[in-house]
Amino acid sequence: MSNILTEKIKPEHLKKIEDLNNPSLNSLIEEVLTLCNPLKVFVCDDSDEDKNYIRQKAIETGEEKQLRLNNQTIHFDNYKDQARDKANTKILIENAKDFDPNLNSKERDEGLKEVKEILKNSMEDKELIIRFFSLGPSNSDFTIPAVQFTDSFYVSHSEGILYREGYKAFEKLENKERFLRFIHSQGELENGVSKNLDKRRIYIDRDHLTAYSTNTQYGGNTLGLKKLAMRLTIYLASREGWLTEHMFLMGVNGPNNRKSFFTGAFPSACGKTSTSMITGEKIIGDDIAYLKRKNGKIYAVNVEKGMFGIIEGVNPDDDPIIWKRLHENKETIFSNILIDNNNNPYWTGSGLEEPKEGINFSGPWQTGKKDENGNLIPPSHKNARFTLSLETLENCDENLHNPEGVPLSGIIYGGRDSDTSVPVEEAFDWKQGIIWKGASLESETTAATLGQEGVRKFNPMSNLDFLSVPISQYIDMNVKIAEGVDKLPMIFSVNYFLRDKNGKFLNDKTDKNVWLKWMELRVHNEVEALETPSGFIPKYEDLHKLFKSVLNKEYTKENYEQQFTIRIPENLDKIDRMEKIFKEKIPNASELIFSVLNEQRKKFQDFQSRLGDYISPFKL
Ligand code: SPV
Ligand code: MN
Repeated sequence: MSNILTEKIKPEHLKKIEDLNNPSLNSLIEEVLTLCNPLKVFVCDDSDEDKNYIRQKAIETGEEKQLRLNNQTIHFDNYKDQARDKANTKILIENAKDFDPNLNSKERDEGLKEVKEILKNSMEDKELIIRFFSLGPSNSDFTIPAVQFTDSFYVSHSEGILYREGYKAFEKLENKERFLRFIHSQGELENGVSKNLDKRRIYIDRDHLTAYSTNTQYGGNTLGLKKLAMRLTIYLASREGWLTEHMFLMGVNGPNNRKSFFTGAFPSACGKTSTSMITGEKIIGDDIAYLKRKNGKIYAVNVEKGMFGIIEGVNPDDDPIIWKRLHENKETIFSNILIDNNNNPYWTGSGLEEPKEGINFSGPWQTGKKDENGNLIPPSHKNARFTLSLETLENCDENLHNPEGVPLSGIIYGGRDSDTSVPVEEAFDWKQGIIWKGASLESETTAATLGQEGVRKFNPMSNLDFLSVPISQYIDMNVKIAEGVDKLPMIFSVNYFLRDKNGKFLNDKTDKNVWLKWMELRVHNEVEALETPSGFIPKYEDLHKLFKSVLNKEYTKENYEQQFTIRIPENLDKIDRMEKIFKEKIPNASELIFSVLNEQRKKFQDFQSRLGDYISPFKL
């Protein structure tokens, strides 16, 4: 053990490191200690004592405050640090100038120099926590071990809820180099929040499986295991022939106690969590999945074991399970919501009466409080979130930790699309599904990232923000995973955000329960469908039955016609937009992309010449 380790780390903690007997880990620790120069070092070996220490310290340091229910806490981020910072998140890479210009990258040497300069002595007055995790179920061919260095007890506490323990995985590590490395410092604090936001950096040293994050506290920028790991494992997957996807994973109950597994890729804040939490179904994950070919099928696991979900609009009608859970005295971290004078949590759209005053992400708050630009400050931030463990949800599926993963029957792509695609449609086949429904996904922007909302953006597989390999390569990986698979999952698209000409939403929030049941029947070929230019849609009679049985609702022909009218001009416009993007913006886009788009154009034009611009599903 080098001097700095013995000097900085107390013997009882050092022993935990020594026991892992990993030279690569030791030199990393040495590097981090030299760079960040922490006051103290705490090594967590996943014992209850260590985990409790982290929980307690999060409160002692003021990073979290206890609420009325004593297992619940609240954490606030800086007012301007409550979403992912895309501009300052960069992939560090050699020859960055030759990298895909659509991805935010930076020359590796320069980036490392810059971020290390910022991290220098950043922990002088802080305690460093070293903690081990395992992404994916333990003891599985999906498992990826990771180590997190952070000076934030909130970050460490959150990760303890969201990720599987990994100290044991490190003990067993066969390839002692294949683990992910995360180094985070919140930087200088003012009133408990990161102060130097101009020095906020999230840098991903891709080829070295290492990510740096500093001068930020918001989970999406700091929880190494979440979106930072995702960027690293997309790269790892590209080398090893599997996939890391921005997908929920769930079991959908079919007739005769059958359960079929689906993943769904949606951009942030577009209904991913709420779909995975549909009443009557089973959740395995709500954000990130690994997909692998095995036994002639595609298997998936949840990378995580918890949920860092958006809280706005969680109310007893639309999200009954989460709502109930959030009112139980079980370990929960709320972030950036309002705490009333009785220490109860309140968030916008909870269905409860809004308190007149309290404390929120802007400090002391009362009704009518305005920000520096004169805008009203809502009680909770739009991207306010809750952190909880999936095991505490009554609908958690028994396969959450299944080391085999679950075989997929269907893959769903969904975006925020006000005018183009129908609420649910099945793809013709794998390639058309991947290209037209996945790679050509567009979505209107949301509060989950800093910047303007409501702008239509190209977002292949809802994964653009997290890509660490060129877009064209990533799309090819998705096409190729099908090779050698006997029973491929079916691909579907959904759209919960379709509007009529007056801007009115055409779907109720609960309609998606029905779309899921329809998809479940389709993957078993138990229901017929109508052919459109871009796939297959449900028949009215089947939806009528399903609306009755699932929601006890009378589904009218008028509803059906409005929702499932094929909008030819909008689809043709979309094809033009996509062709332009792939031709002009995406280096090395494959021939397959253009041939699928071309085929789509021909089909839409053929339907248009026979049936007009807006085609009622009753005419199909
Ligand atoms: C998302 O924004 O996609 C999230 C939350 O899941 S974050 O941790 O910010 O990535
Ligand atoms: Mn996400």
